[in-house]
Amino acid sequence: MERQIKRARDMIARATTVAAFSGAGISAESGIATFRDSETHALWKRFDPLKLASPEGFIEDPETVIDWYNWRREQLSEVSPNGGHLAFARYPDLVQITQNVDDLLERAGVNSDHIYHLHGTITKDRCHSRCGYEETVDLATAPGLRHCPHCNAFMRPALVWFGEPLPEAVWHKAEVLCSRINCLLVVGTSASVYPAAGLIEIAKSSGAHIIIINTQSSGVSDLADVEIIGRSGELLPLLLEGLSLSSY
Ligand code: BV8
Ligand code: ZN
Repeated sequence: MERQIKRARDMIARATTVAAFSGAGISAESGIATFRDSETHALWKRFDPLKLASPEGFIEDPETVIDWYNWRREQLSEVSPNGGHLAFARYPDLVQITQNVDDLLERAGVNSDHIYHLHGTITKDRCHSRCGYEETVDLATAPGLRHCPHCNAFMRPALVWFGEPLPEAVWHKAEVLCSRINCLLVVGTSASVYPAAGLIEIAKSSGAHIIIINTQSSGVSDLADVEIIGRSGELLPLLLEGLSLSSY
């Protein structure tokens, strides 16, 4: 492990522009269930994802979907950022491209202008008919199923469900950044959801070094210049200590 960390640190030190790409694994040590981990707490094990995280599932059973998200919101309200989020927060010029919908990077102190939430955020509700109305919810006491005060359509979490397009502006910024940087830190993702996972290939084919941190190998392990198997909450502080990292 030490040899891998040293190789990765040398790669980061030589890089001029660095960005981070994260998935559910970076929040696992905070106690937030991941999506596909082998452990029993993986979210999908207990729920049918296509039923709950899709527009079809919402229309079929809006109450259950809202209750599931409010359960996740309550879980999020009771946890804190871990060593991985806090290590990243020490680099104000490092852009965080994340698939995660939680606000743990923000709570760790990362500037929200530098967090690209590709799949939206669980901290807000929006109108399902996209009339433009949205509002921030209190994670501990989020309201149940309700109607949009502007157009009376249902309100739902402001995140991207399966089969829904990613926010165009955020996606474009992430694509441009990944084609420009010369080092991408890929942290805690199975890289199984597209188009997000495609950003790793974009960075690779643009000549960036790919450094992967994960507790197990994944579908993109073959793209790694260095892959470090371990927990991001422990590894990121070791990996980044004393280095200067910027996305610009
Ligand atoms: C789109 C928000 C097109 C919701 C999420 C059929 C119809 C339509 C689309 C498709 C289709 N078939 C395939 C697709 C594409 C689909 C897709 O990719 N499906 C997959 C399942 C194959 N994609 C979409 O639908 C996307 N939209 O394609 O739209 C379009 C275009 C124009 C117009 C209309 C439509 C939208 C995808 C977004 C879905 N929403 N989240 C919610 O949160 O409920 S995705 C969800 O998965 C999360 O965001 C999550 O982040 C993401 C990816 O998972 P990971 O983050 O990687 O998490 P996972 O558990 O998988 O892995 C955790 C990793 O961490 C593991 O590797 C583990 O080893 C590691 N780990 C664990 N602990 C630690 C650790 N590592 C380090 N340290 C630790 N301590
Ligand atoms: Zn509306």
